[in-house]
Amino acid sequence: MRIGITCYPTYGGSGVVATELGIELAASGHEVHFISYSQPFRLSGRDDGIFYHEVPVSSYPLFEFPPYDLALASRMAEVAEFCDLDLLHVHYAIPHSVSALLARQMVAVKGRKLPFVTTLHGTDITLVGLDRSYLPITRYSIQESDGVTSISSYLKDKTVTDFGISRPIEVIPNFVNCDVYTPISDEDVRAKARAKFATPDEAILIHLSNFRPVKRVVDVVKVFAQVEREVPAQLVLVGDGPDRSAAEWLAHDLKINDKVHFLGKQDRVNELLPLADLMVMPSTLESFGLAALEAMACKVPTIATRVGGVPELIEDGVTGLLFPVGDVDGMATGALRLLKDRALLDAMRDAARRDAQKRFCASLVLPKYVKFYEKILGR
Ligand code: GMT
Repeated sequence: MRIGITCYPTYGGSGVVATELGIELAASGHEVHFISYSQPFRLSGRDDGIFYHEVPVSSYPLFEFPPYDLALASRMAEVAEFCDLDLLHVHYAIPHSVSALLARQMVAVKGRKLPFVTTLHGTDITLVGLDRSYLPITRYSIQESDGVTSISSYLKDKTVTDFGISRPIEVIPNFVNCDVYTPISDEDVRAKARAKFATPDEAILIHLSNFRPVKRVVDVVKVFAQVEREVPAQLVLVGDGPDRSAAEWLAHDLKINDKVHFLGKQDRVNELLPLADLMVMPSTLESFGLAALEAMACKVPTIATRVGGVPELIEDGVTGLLFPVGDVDGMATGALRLLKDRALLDAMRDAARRDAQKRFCASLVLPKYVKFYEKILGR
């Protein structure tokens, strides 16, 4: 198949899933064309079977807001024609599904079919999409998509309830490449890599996100502050965003800044995650929680909040621990319980990796997307 993929190319879960999907599809022989305003950050630019088409967005004094969605629709229609695309797969409804809808109509005039699949990821439904200024067009473009998938049952139900969507929505969970996201089996190699952040007797807690308010990064620092009072530990924070400085201030205020490592945006998180003992994900909401899955695949259980689709990913007490939003004390106590009981932590580490392999490996989830595309194409 020749598949066009559109996503937000910057750091964020939906862009990561879209990019990893494109990489996996290309690896299994499909031709993948990314259409976006810049190259998705996890693409090397040299992958076989993957092409990138930039969307130029011209500015003009009259345009207070350059119309990216229109430029995107034009580019989608062009790429569909020039590269003979079979379908478009857009990630994050706003504005991608609207642009795809326009592109489908544009090429239809020329007798070409361009069905499109919309994958719902989270804030496109739970936050931005509910804004009155976007809700009607988001609902319309979801309803008019040729296929709609959602990354969790939670998000599917939310879409049906909040948007009044009557068309079918298929749940296809997020996935991880279990060969790329994998524990470091050689203990000496792992110990050497960990030494960059911690001494051998110190635990490493990790957090990975775009540091938006919904991620509650400040809670990560608060949890860590309680943990390191009882157990020698270091905190590694991967990512960047609006709440980074609040977290930095708090680390200084609490005088733990020498134990908190802000690494900023990192491309190869698969090399960092296996160094940790625990991941902390105290979000207000996660429709899935891809960062926790990536950690699980690296044998790192997550201390998380019981929100959205997280309980579909993490089994409380088995592959991680779940707490109410804002329960810093609970999360710290839970982390300490694991860090003080090596056998318990090791059992949870093994269970996390096993579950990621059993339910969320790319090799299991990719065929679901391919089958879905085939259904849409009537094959
Ligand atoms: O919250 C983010 O990191 C950004 C957002 C996105 O669409 O880029 O993430 C959403 O999609 C991810 C991938 O499917 C999910 O793992 C996240 O849970 C989801 N975020 C929220 O629901 C807040």
